[in-house]
Amino acid sequence: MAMNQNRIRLLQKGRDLKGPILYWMSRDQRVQDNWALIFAKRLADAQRVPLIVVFSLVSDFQFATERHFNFMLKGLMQVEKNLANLNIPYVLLFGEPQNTLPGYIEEHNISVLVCDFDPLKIKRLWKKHLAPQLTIPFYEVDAHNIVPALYVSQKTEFSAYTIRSKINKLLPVFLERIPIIIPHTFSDKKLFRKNDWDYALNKLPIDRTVKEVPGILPGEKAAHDQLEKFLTHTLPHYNEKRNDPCEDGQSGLSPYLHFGQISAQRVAMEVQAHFSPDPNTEAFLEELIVRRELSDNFCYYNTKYDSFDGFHPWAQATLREHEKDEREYMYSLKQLESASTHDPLWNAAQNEMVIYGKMHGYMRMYWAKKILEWSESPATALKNAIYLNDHYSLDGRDPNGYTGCAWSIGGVHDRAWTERPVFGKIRYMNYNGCARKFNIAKYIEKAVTQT
Ligand code: FAD
Ligand code: FO1
Repeated sequence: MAMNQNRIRLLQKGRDLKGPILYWMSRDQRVQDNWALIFAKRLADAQRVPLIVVFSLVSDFQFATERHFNFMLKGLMQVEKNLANLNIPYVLLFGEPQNTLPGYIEEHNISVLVCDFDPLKIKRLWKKHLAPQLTIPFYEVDAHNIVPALYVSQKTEFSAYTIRSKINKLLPVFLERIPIIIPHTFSDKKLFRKNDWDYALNKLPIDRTVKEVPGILPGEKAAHDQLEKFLTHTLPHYNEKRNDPCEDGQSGLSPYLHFGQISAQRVAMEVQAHFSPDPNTEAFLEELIVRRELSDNFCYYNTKYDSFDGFHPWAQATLREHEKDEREYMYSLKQLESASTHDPLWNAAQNEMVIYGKMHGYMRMYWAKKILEWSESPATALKNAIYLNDHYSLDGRDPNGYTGCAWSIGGVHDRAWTERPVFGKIRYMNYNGCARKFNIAKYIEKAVTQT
């Protein structure tokens, strides 16, 4: 079965050499259902050469802490085992890719480099600094999106409404069977090496004040177990329960999707295989496919995705107009981080994120919008919301997060609403609105005493 060429981009041409193929794994940290790995394997099979997978571990990754690194690294240790069973060596390098990969490529006479797609600035910078050091072909494969981000649209989409029809038209083509990775024939024992997981897990110079989240298991297997649990118990009530923070009504898949430990395409295909379309599957696939891929679109085509300047002109204007409005309450990052505001509902949401690494999706909107209301400027509000979300949320540092914060504080992908102090025409949410939707006391209780 030929692989859809629209998933693949040749970033840079190179000389035609004979040597192992290297897949530099970054965003899609899994073996099965990984189009970048599938593409690299095909190249290695065609050239009858070894296939190697490498991961470049960077210790100062965007406010990431022990909570995130250990979840990711334990998942990568499973990747190493799964690949070894397929005769594919997995190599853990330490440092920025532009400093680690050229040496490895030289030393092992690599003939082609394959990487996975990621819209974030940090990844594009790594590739920009790496490419000039390469003389071999350098490919990028979108293994994260069902419809490849750069194929579905070549510009910043205005809203879910505008990208939805483009995605839906292409789903039948891209929701296709995914080939299984089988053991690699052309392997070379010498290419295997012992990775220093002890150093990675315990000695990496990272912020270790934010501890691992209790009760959530990392890795490809745990991700599939979570999917199974979601399909069996939660999806049948998703539409009515997903916005009630007192309910366990969401999939809980975001940490696994963020680290690429499960493929969104696999999730979508499992939903379609087990359920006929109904309001629950439709609502879930809207989030999983349209909303998630809209985030990649926003972050790729709007490089100011994490700043006030990335908001639409109408939003910047209205927020500027109200920047000097009297704030009834004002909180510093410290006060927000320690959940010591006057609002018990907001404090509970903040604590849920700090303790459990995951704030309920509905509360995230309320949480971010209150930060706008209680900060001295929208720019500070955005900065603090991103910092807290990336520092404590297991699924943080993700295009969904930057887009979620920009939606809440800057009305990105949203429309203008009735004008009011501080918010201007940005959609407003308040405590009474929450009280009408769910039992606040029950959520406050649950948020800090989850089983
Ligand atoms: P489910 O409802 O089960 O959704 C399944 C998947 O669909 C999610 O894992 C996610 O990949 C996607 N999805 C769901 N809602 C959205 C959305 N609104 N935008 C984009 N994709 C969506 N999501 C993150 O993955 N990381 C973040 O750091 C993050 N920060 C957010 C910050 C704010 C202020 C807001 C308003 C939203 C944020 N979101 C973030 C989006 C959304 O809240 C989470 O994806 C969702 O709550 C994750 O839980 P779940 O997987 O159980 O959700
Ligand atoms: N990607 C890497 O290639 N190397 C890293 O060391 C690395 C660390 C890291 C820590 C926390 C985190 O949330 C993500 C991290 N990522 C790393 C990136 C991740 O793989 C995703 O690609 C992006 O964060 C999502 O786009």
